[in-house]
Amino acid sequence: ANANKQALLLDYGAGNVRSLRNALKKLKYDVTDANSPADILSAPLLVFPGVGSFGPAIELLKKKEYAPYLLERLQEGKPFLGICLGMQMLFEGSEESGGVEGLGFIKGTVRRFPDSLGVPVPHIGWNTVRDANGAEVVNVAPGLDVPTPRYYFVHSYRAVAEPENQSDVALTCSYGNTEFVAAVAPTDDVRAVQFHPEKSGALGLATLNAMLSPADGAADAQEILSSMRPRAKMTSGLAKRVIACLDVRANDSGDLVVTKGDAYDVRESGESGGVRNVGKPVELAQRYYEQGADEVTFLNITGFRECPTEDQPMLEVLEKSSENVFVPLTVGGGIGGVGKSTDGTVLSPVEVAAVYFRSGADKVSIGSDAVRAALAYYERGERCEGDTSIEQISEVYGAQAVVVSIDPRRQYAADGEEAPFATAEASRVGPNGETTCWWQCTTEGGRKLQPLGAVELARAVEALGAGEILLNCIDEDGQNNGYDLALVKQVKDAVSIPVIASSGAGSPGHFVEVFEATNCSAALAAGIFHRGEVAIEEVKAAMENDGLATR
Ligand code: 1PR
Repeated sequence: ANANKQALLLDYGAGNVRSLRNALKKLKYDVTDANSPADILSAPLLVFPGVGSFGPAIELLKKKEYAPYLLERLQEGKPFLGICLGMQMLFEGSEESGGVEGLGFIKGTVRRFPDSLGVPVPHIGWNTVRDANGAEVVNVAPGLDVPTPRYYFVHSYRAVAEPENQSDVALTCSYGNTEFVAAVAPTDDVRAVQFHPEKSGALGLATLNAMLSPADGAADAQEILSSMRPRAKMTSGLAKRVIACLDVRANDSGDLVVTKGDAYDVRESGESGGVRNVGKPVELAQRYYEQGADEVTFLNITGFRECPTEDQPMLEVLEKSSENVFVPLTVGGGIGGVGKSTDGTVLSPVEVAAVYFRSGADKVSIGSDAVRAALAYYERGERCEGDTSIEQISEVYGAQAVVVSIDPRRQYAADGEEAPFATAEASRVGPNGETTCWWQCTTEGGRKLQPLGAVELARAVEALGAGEILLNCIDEDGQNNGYDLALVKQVKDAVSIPVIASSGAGSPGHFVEVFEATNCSAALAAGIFHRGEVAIEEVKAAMENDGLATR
């Protein structure tokens, strides 16, 4: 029933629009791009995604003279779907870019989540929505009723409608006790959502389908929904995320493989000493998506040596993965060094990131260069000068697109010994019975120790504009003994951006433990998933049993 449906995409060049194209293709839409104001009026269906910040996006719409046509289309009620910033721009204006007016189709404004909420900002992750009456069984799109639907959100600003336009609000979401607009639907044909349906797994695709073609979407949606994981218990609110991590590098014969180390050593012991090969990146990413991973992270672990964008195979991995994996993808490795494109042209960190986003990544992760940036930040007396990769990528693509990966080694301090950086009571007693430790940052995949503590690094990169921290621990990597709880707690308590705990997961109970003991937003694991010791469903089930919100 779905052959040859047409969708016109208004892509103004910001962020990862490839995933939306892929989602539309999956739903059997022919996707074309809007090239002129006239296209905007004549298209049977217009999809308006948005990534980036409000001001520059609106300016671009005005420069291309799209704005008045867009408004006309909306007023005429022609089929339209706005996503994320594509919803926010329908409102009158945003605090994000003071003074820049939105399209004003819906009365209301877009405001930042206040820091006083006591929850991490950006709001990143899978949150539940309610309908306009507060009901939890929600008609998320024509003909599609879902109990406690949960979608992927990623934003620092949220829309609030004026009373006169309250009736246009279709879905609401709550974060830190603040309610905001999750979807508007002035008519069945004109809809816009704050969340990313193209990043919200099977439910997201089903919702997208039903919103875009109410006539047959709902029937297809039921089919897509039946593939979802059966739930023992329904929870509401922002879910704690479970992330599968793929450390990727070329093996000795030059093929890109997923590898996995012990304390960052990825070579087999014994004579061969070859790079441990645990599978193919695209296949594993899809498997973990199907098992219910909330995100997939690719770390190009030798990226610091090679130039990431010359690394065509890594881009292919992203492109191929994003065809079938409809949850957020992060890619890291080599960002912030000297980038070169395939033809040898030198690229800035922003350009390198842009290549990754265009290939299907939602976030980039910065390791070694974040340490350099933080050291410079302290040398300058804690000043931001706008010249680091973190600041530059964050400025153009938003903080939510910039993850900083920390690779610390635990250092013990003997009784009475003064440590150079913030200390804590160690999760594991040291070799000489030490109970106090600190965590020393490293670069180049743990090879070089740096004069900086993990807590100090976290504070600096938050100030520089990172949106999230991926917190590894070299000592625990591949050990199966559980996360370094003291490290996660100390870093999380030092910043207000979300923290992803990483390194050491050996059982579903370790996930529950780190979520109970710390305020981290997500937990990442590699080895247990690769070796098939624990399935992602088992982790989710253990979390559910413990009453933790999960997807
Ligand atoms: O410095 O910007 O080029 O980024 C390089 C990236 O590659 C960094 O994010 C760094 O963490 C990563 N990396 C470098 N060398 C290694 C290595 O293993 N030799 N992998 C490496 C880091 C750590 C985690 C791992 C968890 C969970 N991998 O990602 O997946 O520790 O493992 P577990 O569940 O098996 O314990 P740049």
